[in-house]
Amino acid sequence: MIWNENKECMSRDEMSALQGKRLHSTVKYVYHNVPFYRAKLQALDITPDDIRTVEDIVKLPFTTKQDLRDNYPFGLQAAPSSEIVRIHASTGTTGNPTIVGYTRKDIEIWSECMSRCLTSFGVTRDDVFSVAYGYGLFTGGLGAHYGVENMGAAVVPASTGNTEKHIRLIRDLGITGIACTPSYALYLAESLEKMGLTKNDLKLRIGAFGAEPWTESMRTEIQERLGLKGYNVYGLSEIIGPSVSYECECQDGSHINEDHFYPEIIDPDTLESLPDGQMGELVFTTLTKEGMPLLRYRTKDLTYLMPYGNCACGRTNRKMGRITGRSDDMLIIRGINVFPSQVESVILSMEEFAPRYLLVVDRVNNLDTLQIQVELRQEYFTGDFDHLAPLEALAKKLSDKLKSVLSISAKVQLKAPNTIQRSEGKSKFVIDNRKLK
Ligand code: DLL
Repeated sequence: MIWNENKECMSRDEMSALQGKRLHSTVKYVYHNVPFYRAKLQALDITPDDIRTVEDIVKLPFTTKQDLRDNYPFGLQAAPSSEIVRIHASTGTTGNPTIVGYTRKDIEIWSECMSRCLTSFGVTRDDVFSVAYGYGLFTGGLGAHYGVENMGAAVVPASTGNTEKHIRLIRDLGITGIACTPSYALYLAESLEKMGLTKNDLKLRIGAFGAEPWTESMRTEIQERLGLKGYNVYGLSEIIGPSVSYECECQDGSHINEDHFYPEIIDPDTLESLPDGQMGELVFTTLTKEGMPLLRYRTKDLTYLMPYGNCACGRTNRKMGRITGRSDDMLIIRGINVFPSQVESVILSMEEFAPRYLLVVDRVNNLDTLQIQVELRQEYFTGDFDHLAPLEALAKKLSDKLKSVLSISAKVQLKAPNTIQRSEGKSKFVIDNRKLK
């Protein structure tokens, strides 16, 4: 089934014409409503009339997360605040989070995109769908929720946590679909087995997994252990949230909702556009957004665009490959985005610690784990790790602070001064042992 054949199966010429028209309107809209963009366009001597077709997009300036941070909180908002009906926020590298305001129309488009995605996964009005992404400032929970409701399936807003209770609900309500991070899906599988249940006790048949990189081997394992078919959904809050792109039954790349989000791939160093099939940084321009439209937003996600072609599912929308990594140092731990610099600023807000630390990320029993090794300052080190009691309290204080400031769970290991290995070149602050095959 296809949710919106008019928009998911257009001919290339029709799609390009629509994109060109929408791009022109977007540029005109930001030129008149966002001083940041007007200044950028004027500096390049561009007026909205210079942008008529999608090919003109290369004339436009890029937008980065730094721009969003510099214009915190509402500097890039184009719609008047009276038109904003929802605000989400996501992690920034330091201090300021990224704020995204949505108008009512933005929320409708987002729900439409999410409905296209769920329909593509095979969800119908007869399904009962559990949304186990976090509800809150993160776009996963509410984004998926509105999509399920919009398409007429029943939504169970389970959110995260309370895993045993959630499993009982999945069993007792005959829940048939679940949206969550792939690592949480594996954790669910494990908890199911610990409860003495098997996939045959459940009716799950479809999983909508995303918000973090995952692999084919994880897909196989989740499918095997939960008895469902797992599909990839991609998105980011700056652009809309989940459902910027989604897999279809062919599971060979993800269709982009390109009537709303125009994709490009660039070389992250030279900023040159790259041809189809070549790996580079994914860039999106929003074509219909009112709250916070963005021109050529650099996602930092590394992937490639597939050549145009008709997919066996019937959709003609452009496909992108899986995200294979990022061109910055952002880590995604159990779906939560975190930059090492944020961890550093929490560490350094406590006078007992030196600016020497190592983040060790791993995947244990299918769940991401974070261990933070951090050096004590000389004056706080008694030279005696045998009397550990006050140090245990100190480690707990740091892990509590990380939880409250960054929402991450970390195991803190205190180190004596000068014991974390120094490197000759650029210091290594992160060891990521998760193997992405
Ligand atoms: O993660 C939105 C989302 C929620 C997508 C639920 C899918 C499902 P942010 O918190 O802003 O938004 O994080 C966006 O997460 O730039 C990617 O690096 C990563 N990411 C999202 N989906 C995928 C995916 C949401 N399917 C950042 N595969 C993005 C790999 C993903 N990485």
